[in-house]
Amino acid sequence: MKLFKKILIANRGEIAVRVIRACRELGIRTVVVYSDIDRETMPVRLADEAVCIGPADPAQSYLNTPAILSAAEITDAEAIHPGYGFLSENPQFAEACHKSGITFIGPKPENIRLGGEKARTRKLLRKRGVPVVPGSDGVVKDEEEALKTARKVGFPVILKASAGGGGRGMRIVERDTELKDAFRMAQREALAAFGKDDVYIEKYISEMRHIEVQILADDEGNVVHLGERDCSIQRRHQKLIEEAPAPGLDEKVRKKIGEYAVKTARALKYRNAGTVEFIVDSSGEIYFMEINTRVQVEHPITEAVTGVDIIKEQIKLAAGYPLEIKQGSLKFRGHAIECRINAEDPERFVPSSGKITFFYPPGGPGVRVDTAAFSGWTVPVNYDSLIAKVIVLGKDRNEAINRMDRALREFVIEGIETTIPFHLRVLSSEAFRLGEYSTRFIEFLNGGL
Ligand code: MV4
Repeated sequence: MKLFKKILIANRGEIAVRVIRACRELGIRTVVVYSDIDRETMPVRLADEAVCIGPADPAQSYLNTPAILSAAEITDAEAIHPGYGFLSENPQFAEACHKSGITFIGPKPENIRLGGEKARTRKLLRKRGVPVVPGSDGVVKDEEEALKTARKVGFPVILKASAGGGGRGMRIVERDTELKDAFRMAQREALAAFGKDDVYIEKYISEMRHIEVQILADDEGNVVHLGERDCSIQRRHQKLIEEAPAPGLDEKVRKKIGEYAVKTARALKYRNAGTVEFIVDSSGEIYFMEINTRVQVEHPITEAVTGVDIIKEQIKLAAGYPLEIKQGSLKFRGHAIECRINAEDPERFVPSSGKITFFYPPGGPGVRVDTAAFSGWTVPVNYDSLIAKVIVLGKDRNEAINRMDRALREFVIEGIETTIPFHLRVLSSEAFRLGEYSTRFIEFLNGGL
């Protein structure tokens, strides 16, 4: 088995920089693709080669499969890393790469396809002994079946688009009389948003924690998990703060959730890196929610507490190397927190684009900043507003929180608004300090905490 000589990165921003760093350390040459407006950016400057693939509109650049495959061909790249977002969870893209003789750095196309069919995955995993939220057995055909299922599991229920995920296409239904209309609307919305009207039903769990587990799997079927991340602090399904390990999680629950994640990976014959998302309710019950078949924005907190470079692992696994990590010899150290810094106003979260006139990221002990921003860079309106991730590692949660507070106060970003003031407010709140929060944290915070 030989590692790749050259990898093309089909992404932009901080994750493109992150992948370039992993490649450099592995002695792999890099090609980055970019859109017209991204010509003067850090990934273009840091990569060995850069190829312009089209205009700013993602459909014509970062989502343009023929342009990306052509760029790989002319530069002799042997593999493509898709990062997150864009083409990372597109099974046709993964297939198209392999058909062009290029290795897609990620799971098998079948893994990606199944990950995008949430109702089918639920059904399969339930059969294999992974607990799923009480609800429908796969896709719900019609309103009669929807009503029967909802009455059986009890209200409130939540309708989810099978092709959705990350909160898109969801609808909470409080009572019997609202169900049929809601079901039809959910189907229509799913069709409009995802091109498929498959909808499934789950019991609605009002106080929940969103806990996910990082997994790695090789071609021989070896699977390890790298522990959990608590991603409960979200706003409109956008994660804002993540931490590893999950605060206050019972050790028995922690062990079980890791085992369920590995069981999930085995049941799906999963390959490469992935994330298994769970709901943990207020009584500590664990339910599988969905699987994300890409590297996630928040992967650095897992890297911080395990010392594993997840991007390097993805590359080695895609090259066919067997996993060297053994579950039993993994060591978890300290507590890590990530704050996502968005170019948005910190009250209403409206995007704030423009020129960054001054940029000074924090550093010092236990601080990592993943970013592609710099003084003089203009944040474009065309893409995601994430401009930096601040990741801290402390010996315990208290040190991590104090370190994050210190790092964020040190961070100077001028010329645009950012979510840093919001994060400082969260860090100083009682509920966050106690680590006793659920996905409803932000509504409580805004309710005057
Ligand atoms: C749920 C849920 C309660 N019960 N599923 C899924 C994706 C994630 N971003 C939010 N998701 C949820 N799934 C069951 N069975 C609660 C959420 C949820 C949520 C739902 C509707 C509106 C706002 C929400 C905020 C956080 C979590």
